[in-house]
Amino acid sequence: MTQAIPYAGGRLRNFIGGEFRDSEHTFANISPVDGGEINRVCRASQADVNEAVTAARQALHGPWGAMSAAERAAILHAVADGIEARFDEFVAAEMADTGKSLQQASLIDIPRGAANFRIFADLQKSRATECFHTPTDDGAGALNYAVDKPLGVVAVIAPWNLPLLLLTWKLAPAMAAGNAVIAKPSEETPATATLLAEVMRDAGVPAGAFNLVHGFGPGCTGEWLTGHRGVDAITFTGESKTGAAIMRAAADGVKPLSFELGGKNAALVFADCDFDAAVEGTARSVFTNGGQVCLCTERVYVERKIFPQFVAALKQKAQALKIGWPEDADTDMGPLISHKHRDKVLTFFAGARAAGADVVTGGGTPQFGDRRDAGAFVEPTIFTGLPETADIVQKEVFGPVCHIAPFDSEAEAIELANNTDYGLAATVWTQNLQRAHRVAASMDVGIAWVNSWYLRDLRTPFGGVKLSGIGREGGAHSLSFYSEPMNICIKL
Ligand code: NAD
Ligand code: 6OD
Repeated sequence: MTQAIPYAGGRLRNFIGGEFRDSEHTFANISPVDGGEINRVCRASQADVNEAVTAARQALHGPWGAMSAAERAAILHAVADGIEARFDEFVAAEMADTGKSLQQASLIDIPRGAANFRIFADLQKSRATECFHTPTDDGAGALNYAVDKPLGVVAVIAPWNLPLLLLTWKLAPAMAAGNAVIAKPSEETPATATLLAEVMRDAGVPAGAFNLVHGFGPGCTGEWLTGHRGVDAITFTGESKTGAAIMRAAADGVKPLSFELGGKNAALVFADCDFDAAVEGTARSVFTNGGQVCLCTERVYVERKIFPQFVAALKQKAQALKIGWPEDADTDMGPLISHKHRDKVLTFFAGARAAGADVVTGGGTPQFGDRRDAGAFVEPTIFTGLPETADIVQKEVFGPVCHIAPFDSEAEAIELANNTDYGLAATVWTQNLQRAHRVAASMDVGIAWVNSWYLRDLRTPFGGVKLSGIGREGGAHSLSFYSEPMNICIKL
């Protein structure tokens, strides 16, 4: 890949009211590959956040607010086209910020960033509304019909693991439904959001309809935004405990909240599975993006009669993964997002060892003998032998790791899988059709995959139960969150 890293050595600015703005304070955007500074990020001040809210409000009363769904859709298609026209820049920026592999950035992150705009633009254009004919005593009746209105100014707060994909997963439906948005990307991954602001401007998005503010969460940009009285709704993806903090900040304003939070996802592998497919699929679900996908499997339960073979086969897969430079076409896994996150993951590994885990493979940090040794890499890791109460079996690690435990019956497998405070996703590996339906339906999660993982149809409900979130995104579910139905009753 020969594409230069966008903004290398430069500054990433906020985008407010249709203009890029510098700011007094900046912070370093650090490469997780070698610990070097990629560029500096303008940290939005509280005044910048206030201005972004004002600009968004004005956009609702300007050309953006006056547009039809079809006109907005045409602009959002132009945004998708704009991302694709600058595809290599987006890929390079995402790889630089996250260290994720070229394969992952170019096959998943950036194409999905563009696809999100197309699908929600089109769905909004063909959206139906409710209508009821109501009988009345005089026999003439009444007609009730709903009109969907945008919520207003929507704050969009995104995490670092799939930066463009998850930001646009919210921006696209919010904008398709006619809202004005203020995007706050993670402080770890500011670059693709900044490129997106350029694309929005060039695609003709009216001033103020899309705003971008950079910065941290607590006591900074994120908190100023979520506590702002001028923000009408908040949509957030990130850690469960951050969700709780945002809920508190939003409480006084009684704002609609959409939360996609953490997970501690289980895979159930039955002896009647297609063994090779289950091993391959589980390797993908554990190690994709270094385990930094909210849907990744961290707990694997395997029917006892195939337990030793399965552990051996998954170990082989883990050891065959190539950890390396993001830009190498054959790299499977890059570093974790940051040294801070690596410390957290390594603390979990140490805790697992102290609790008596068997280390099947990994557990440490790879050595390269070059500048990557200053990066945030960890080895793909598999543990066995821990009780269900162990920290690493209960808490979300968000790294390339799983614990594998045996089970003896379907009922036990279901109980183990559901024995968690989280409820995002589960994966079931079996060739028995009845069991597939039965077990998938009994998972206490928002999304269950059978004989697959992360197979996405963007129209389907996406979200979690328990600590994993509130509400559903995807297709009509997203559009429904981002709009307020108003009923009009006409006496005939
Ligand atoms: P995080 O909660 O630390 O940060 C997410 C975003 O929230 C960032 O932009 C951050 O600056 C902001 N933020 C932090 N504290 C805030 C506060 N008090 N007020 C307002 N904003 C605040 O999460 P992360 O570390 O970036 O992402 C990893 C987590 O996200 C994992 O727990 C993962 O499971 C979860 N996640 C969930 C999904 C899902 O769809 N369910 C998807 C991706 C990631
Ligand atoms: O694919 C998606 O739409 C989605 N929301 C993925 C979330 C992944 C979590 O890290």
